[in-house]
Amino acid sequence: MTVTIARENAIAVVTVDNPPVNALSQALRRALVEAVAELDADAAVKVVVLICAGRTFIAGADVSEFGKPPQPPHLPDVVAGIESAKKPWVAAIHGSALGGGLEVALGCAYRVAVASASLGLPEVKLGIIPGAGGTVRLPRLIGAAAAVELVAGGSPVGAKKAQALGLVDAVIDGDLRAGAIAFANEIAGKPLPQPISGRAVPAVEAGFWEGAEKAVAAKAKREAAPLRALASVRKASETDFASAMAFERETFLALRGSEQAAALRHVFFAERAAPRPPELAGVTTRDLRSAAVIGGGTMGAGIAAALRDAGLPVVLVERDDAAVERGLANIRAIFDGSVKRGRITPEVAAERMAGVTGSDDYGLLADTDLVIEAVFEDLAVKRAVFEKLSAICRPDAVLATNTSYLDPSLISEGVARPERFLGLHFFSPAHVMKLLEIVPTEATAPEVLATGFALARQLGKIPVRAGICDGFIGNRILKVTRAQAERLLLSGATPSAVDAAMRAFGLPMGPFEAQDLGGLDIAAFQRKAARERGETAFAPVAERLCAMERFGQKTGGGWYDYVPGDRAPKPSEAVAAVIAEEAAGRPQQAWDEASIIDAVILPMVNEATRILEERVALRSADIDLVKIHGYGFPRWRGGPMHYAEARGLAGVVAVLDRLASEGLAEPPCGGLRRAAEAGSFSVLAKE
Ligand code: 3H9
Repeated sequence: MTVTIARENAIAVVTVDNPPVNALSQALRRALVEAVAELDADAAVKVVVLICAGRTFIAGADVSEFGKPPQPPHLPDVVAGIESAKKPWVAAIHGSALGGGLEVALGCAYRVAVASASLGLPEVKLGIIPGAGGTVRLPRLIGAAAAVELVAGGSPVGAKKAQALGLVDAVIDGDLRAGAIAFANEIAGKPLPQPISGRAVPAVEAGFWEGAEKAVAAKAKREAAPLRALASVRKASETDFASAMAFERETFLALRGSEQAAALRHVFFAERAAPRPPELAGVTTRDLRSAAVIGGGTMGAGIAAALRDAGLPVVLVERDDAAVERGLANIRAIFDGSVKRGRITPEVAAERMAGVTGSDDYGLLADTDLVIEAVFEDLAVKRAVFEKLSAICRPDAVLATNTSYLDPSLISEGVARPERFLGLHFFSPAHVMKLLEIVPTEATAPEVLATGFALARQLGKIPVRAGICDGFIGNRILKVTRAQAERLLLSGATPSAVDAAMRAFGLPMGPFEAQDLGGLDIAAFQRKAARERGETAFAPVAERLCAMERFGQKTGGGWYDYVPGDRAPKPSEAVAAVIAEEAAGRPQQAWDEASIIDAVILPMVNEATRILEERVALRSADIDLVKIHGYGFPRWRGGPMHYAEARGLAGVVAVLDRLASEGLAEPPCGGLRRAAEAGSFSVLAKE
């Protein structure tokens, strides 16, 4: 970490260089305090410019320090020191001024930024609120309404919007350092603006706080931080600066030690580690400048849209003209949807579409860097596709299958140069869902695997390496969850009680509602395939519902009844009757919310531990990412593995042992018992 001071006549330029993101470590905080003292004492200096080296302005407090006791100098004091410095400080912002970084900028007399910069207070996304005056100074600068949006929402704004809000004083064209020095020279000797801490918050309309509270609560659901952030902005608007600062700090420190903050921090670091697995460090990747997708159904179209969103030209290959037209229409519908939601302009949509070439001619793929197959889940059909690709594509082209449950090794049999083949399992809708399971075969070359991770980065997805087994990581756990949910039905729980409990836990939907939405036929098809492979598949009630053609919402009934035009699930007497028949002779019990949650979530953890033991997943945090980004597991719980560790693995084992003794779950696997003894899953990674 370095803080250097250069002089340009009467302007001092303080440059922070603390890679990778200039986070406010203790050393940096101390160096900033020292810089204030040094420049205050220098009579030749009239204005100070604070600028950062590297890719960004100060991106916030150092999150890795949050698990430890705070060390002085504390950031609120650093910011106060800059604000009360004898010389005005000008923050010169590029990249991101986030969290503590923006708080430092709010201590400065002025803020200037390049147009590409973004500014924000993302603390709520880490389960905390700003802790160095963000909630107190921001409403004093830009008003309470805009401050609430930034603080409780956590999303950053671009420099232009920040300027419109009054958060940025000037947007600099061209070189930031030169522009900031010019700005500093302009203000030198002029009367200074009043420090933000000395200003009053402009009055809000009657009923503003009540409305804001409702809106924030509805969005936050069970996350604690957003409402606490709102409360802090309100306090800042209704009391003096010092009392508001004390309130903010107290809330910040309380949340910093909370379970939700620990979980969100765990996810923060897991997400950042995922694209760069240590076992692939130093492996070179292949450049991907063009891509093709085989198959224009829902998955293929979504994958093509994701590739276009990342700027790659895409060829979509289908078997005949009519199928090509259908595929192109599917892709167009995705971009039209993005326009409707205001995510892109009609011009951008047209440009994305113009980058897609539809054809039934594999010959167009002779020079394509990456081909992703997304045809029907049938081994013979997929093999036929790869046979053609083997003959036509460049020998170094990467060939990928998007299978969700076939064995990629079997698909790759017959592929010429199988070292360039791998599985890329996208989740539907592929242009939206962040998760990408990357599935190498025995033959996949390390550089091809590394290229899969590089592709994920290019697409803005979260990559997780998965070994080959039925369902890879995510769908293998899902199978257990569904079987477990049915077990509960056979022992006295109802579909609505199970779904309600899972929603109470924080999932967007329960297992039965989710099946009704997606269709029961898909899982039935997969169970049939599993049985043909000699495996067992436990779904006695689901099988009966499929036999009754109750496939879910699309057939007007599944686990629930539906009335036309209404997606609200209604408990079904027909389903209750099937459950009663299947449950006959089995012991029944009353199920409350907590025991349903345990009986669904903990077997999920047990299966996930087997996945770790078998090295189908390499890290428990990877499993957390799969569940969060592919299956809606609440982020603030940190994923199933973090949840289990935070709750205590010994307790998890005890509950599973009890459930197993009652015939309600599989007993804990050996790995889970060993992890419980060690108190952490990390012991399994070392075995
Ligand atoms: C806060 O400020 C609280 C205050 O209000 C209160 C104080 C009292 N700390 O994301 P990347 C690491 S809360 C430590 O891939 P990009 C990251 O782990 C904080 N480390 O880069 C990774 O490490 P590695 C509020 C951090 O260019 C490397 O930097 N601020 C931090 O795609 C690169 O990260 C935030 O929440 C950090 N704060 O994106 C901002 N940030 O190389 C969080 C990053 O070892 N950060 N690292 O894997 C971001 O949003 C992005 O990192 C950023 C750059 C947009 C800045």
